[in-house]
Amino acid sequence: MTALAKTSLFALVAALTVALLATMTKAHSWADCVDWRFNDPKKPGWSNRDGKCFAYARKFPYKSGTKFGGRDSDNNPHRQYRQDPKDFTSCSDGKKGLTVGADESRQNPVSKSYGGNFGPMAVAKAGDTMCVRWPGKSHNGKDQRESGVFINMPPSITTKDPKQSDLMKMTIAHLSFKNCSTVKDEQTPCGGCFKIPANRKPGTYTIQWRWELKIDEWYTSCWDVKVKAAGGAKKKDTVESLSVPTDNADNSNSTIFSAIY
Ligand SMILES: *[C@@H]1O[C@H](CO)[C@@H](O)[C@H](O)[C@H]1NC(C)=O
Ligand SMILES: CC(=O)N[C@H]1CO[C@H](CO)[C@@H](O)[C@@H]1O
Repeated sequence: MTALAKTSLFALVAALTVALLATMTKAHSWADCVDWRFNDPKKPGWSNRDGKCFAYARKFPYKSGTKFGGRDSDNNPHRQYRQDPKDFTSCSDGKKGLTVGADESRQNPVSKSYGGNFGPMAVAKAGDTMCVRWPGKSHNGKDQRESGVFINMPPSITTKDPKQSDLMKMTIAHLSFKNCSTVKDEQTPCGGCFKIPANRKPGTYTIQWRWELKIDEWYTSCWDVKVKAAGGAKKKDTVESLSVPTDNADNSNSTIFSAIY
């Protein structure tokens, strides 16, 4: 090979590497599981050997075989939805957004988003702890900015998804994005736990996961939770026995957040 050919081959490889890195770091996050339960409450964690998923976001193709935190191109349409600040549509409608995600708009009835190829819907009692999992997508490094994940839930049953400006007044938990099992990596599993506020009446509610990566760069995932009347059988021990500092999360979300840092 001539020196010139070697140089251009090197340049080509370098260009491809840069292109690959750019695709990888462009990937952002979403709620991968909305009811994650630890196998052993004494060893909580987010990797597949640490727990199991019991419910998913709207129209989540949980049987698609996509690798956890797989690159966007692995999923079509992919799950990451970046809101357009022009309208901040709360949940992806499959059309709007600076990054258009899969359709997670509220269905009528809401049960249309679940079952069959889609994952099961979340069910809980008021006061229950629920854990959500998401891929770190290389954004969980120490050096990275953190403004956390907001879990938003209306105080009463709504017939449609609240506007984003209203949802931000309905924050029930503010979690650290970087609460991850392993080091910074595309596929690092991360997650957080929150309580369904004890005062929620039985019925079906929207829950929104909202993550701010850069200032005003927001990603959301949406799901529905059927809140059952309190009392009756206790939820799985693995979840009940977790100690999460979110007692009455309604007015303590900033306390939770500062507790993590
Ligand atoms: C952080 O993750 C651990 C599992 O690794 C979990 O037990 C804990 O509840 C999480 N923290 C919050 C605040 O959600
Ligand atoms: C209900 C409540 O206190 N919500 C707050 C949660 O935390 C965010 C950010 O710190 C506040 O903006 C909310 O008002």
